[in-house]
Amino acid sequence: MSALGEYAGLSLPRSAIIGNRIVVLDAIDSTNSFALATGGDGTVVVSDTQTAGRGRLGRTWLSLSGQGLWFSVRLEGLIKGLVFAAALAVRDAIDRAPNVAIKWPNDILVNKKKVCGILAEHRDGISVLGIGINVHQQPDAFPRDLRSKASSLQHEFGGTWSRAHLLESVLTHLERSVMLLRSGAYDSIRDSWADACDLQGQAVRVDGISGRVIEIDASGALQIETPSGVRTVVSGDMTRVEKE
Ligand code: BT5
Repeated sequence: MSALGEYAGLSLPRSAIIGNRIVVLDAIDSTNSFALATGGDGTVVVSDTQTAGRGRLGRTWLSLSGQGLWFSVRLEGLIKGLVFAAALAVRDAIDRAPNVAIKWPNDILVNKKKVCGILAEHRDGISVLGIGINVHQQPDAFPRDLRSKASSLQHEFGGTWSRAHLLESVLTHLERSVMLLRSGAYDSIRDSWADACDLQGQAVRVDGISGRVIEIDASGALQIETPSGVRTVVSGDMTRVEKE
């Protein structure tokens, strides 16, 4: 079935802003690039495969055909807290087991393996939220160096997963939280996301800085107590340190 057929039955409330237009593609370089270039407020772009899917800092996001849900949401304006809302929306859409976790700042892990990455980009007053969710991959679909770190919903949970249902569910959760953000509820979204990150008091290492997390501050940055004082870390690749 082409991607067009698979996503045809998507049903979202008529009043929803997010998903008021859904562009379904078989292949594209990156759904984020497409959504940055065209669309209106709430346009969703989903592609069966991406030939140049990207992560943060120009990293590559593997987006094989038939294996995952690769999509972007275009939104008018700069929306503070958008990636927090996105992480909560994906977690709530998956919500099959207690071992679904948000890893600061914006990965979703199942059984400690990454099943979803989120990339927000901004240009000319437009925000684009890109979400990649691994749905069907078996471990050998990932390159060797990723096998211990990445997985898919199907592999971790078994059962049947539909990319269309998953998209519908993420968009429904996202609609609610983006509308909350637009009505000024940044603090409550940030608090829910920070609670879900569950880092207070944890020993961590982020890009060469090691210490104990005092808190996730109002902007979402980590305040880390280190031997040389408190350091603020806005983003980076964080690992929990089991024993110091
Ligand atoms: C992210 O970056 O995790 C954000 C990924 C966002 C992807 C979506 S898909 C739709 C939209 N269109 C795009 O072009 N992008 C967005 P980062 O935290 O930098 O993680 C990237 C790293 O994750 C890579 O360097 C790999 O180590 C690993 N990785 C790559 N592909 C992966 C995959 N499919 N599953 C798990 N890990 C992966």
